[in-house]
Amino acid sequence: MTFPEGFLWGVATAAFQVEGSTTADGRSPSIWDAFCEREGAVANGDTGDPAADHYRRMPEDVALMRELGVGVYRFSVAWPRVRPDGGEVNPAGLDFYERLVDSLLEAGILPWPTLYHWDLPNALEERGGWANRDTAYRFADYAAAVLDRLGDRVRTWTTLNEPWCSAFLGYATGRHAPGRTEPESAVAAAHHLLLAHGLGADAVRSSASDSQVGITLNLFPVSAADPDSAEDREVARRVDGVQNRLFLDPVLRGRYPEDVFADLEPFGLRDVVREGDEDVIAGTDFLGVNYYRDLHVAATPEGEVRRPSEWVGVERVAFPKRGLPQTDSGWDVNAEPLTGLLVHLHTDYPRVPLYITENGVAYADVVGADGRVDDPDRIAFVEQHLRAAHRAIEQGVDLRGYFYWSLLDNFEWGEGYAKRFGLVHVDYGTQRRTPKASAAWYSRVMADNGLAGRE
Ligand code: IFM
Repeated sequence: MTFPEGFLWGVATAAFQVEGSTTADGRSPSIWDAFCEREGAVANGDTGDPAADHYRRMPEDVALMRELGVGVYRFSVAWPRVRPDGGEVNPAGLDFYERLVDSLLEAGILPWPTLYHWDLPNALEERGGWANRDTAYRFADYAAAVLDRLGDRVRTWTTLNEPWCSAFLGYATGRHAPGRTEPESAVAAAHHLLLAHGLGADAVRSSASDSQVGITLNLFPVSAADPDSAEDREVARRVDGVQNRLFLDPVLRGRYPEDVFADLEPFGLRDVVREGDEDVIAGTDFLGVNYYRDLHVAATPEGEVRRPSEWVGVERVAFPKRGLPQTDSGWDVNAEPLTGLLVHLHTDYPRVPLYITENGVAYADVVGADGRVDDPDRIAFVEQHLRAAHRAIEQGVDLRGYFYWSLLDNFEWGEGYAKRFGLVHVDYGTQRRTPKASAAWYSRVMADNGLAGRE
């Protein structure tokens, strides 16, 4: 099972999850620093320090990637390092990313930066955060500053990672920073994040016209538990609407889907969309797909009540058990829907190259007495997902790369350090890195451009 020539093999991380050093070189607090300080918001009272101490250990981590044969490294730039209060540029913050990009290039690894992976400067949250339209313009200023420094060396840019999480987990459920439970603010945030994508993409195009700019969405195939039930189908439509189409359609088709627009009208979507916004949002050179699982939903009177819900407008939803194996995060392992998702994106939307910018799994890995970390379940997980991705390619899908999430164990948001997604185990006490068995396995996959000889 070989992937097309030139297929990119990578690993991914994000600034707040790995860097640590949250007060170094002029960085200001982000919404996640503030959220971590709030009692009970994050498991075990964990904070963004030390994370995986990547800010200080970056050369060691780049050397590790080189040894593994990583082709491309997806990381994020921390806005609070670059424009600490959303205002003036902080050159010392940009220095870190310049060193990182130069080290990657020297190691023969392609840099793939994301401009926003959830760490809004807290000063901007104090001015309304993503519910305030102005934040989208501040994002464009921030993007311009990063482009000004790195635009001559980076060829591929991503504006946002998973704006659904920023908007709905952050502003509707309160499970993510900034921890607000205001469905109307979540809907406004979703629109302003999309606007930020459009404005940020314009900033990239105007300062580095020969580079590519895209967006990464976390997409969940949604199925109705009972396809013959109109109620189940309606819940599935609404969940799919807020989770997937609210973001896909404006970016790829230039318009909000009519049904989702109507569903979210009572929550103020019409009030925040101004004339011309959809034209600004439209357009992407590629689509990054983050796939972890699918959603199998039912509408039953006994169903779980989610108030406020991450799918605004859906308050009662059940997730009938399917007997599938589960990850340490409690998510069903189900690779098969990935094939259908990729085929759907390729055939039902205007064509853009696709990349799986995240796929991975948390298991309770332990360092054995022999100093090794054996993680056969992770290897099986990745293999199943690569096979599913390959089946999509066989059906003609223009899939150009795969990034494992994550290079390192790291800070898993509300779960703190309790969930380990890394190919490389991190001992947070000593910061010792131990590549897991999956790292050696993935290294061979990258070298072989697939699962050669393992059909
Ligand atoms: O850790 C996160 C990442 O920040 C965004 N995508 C999902 C990952 C696992 O939950």
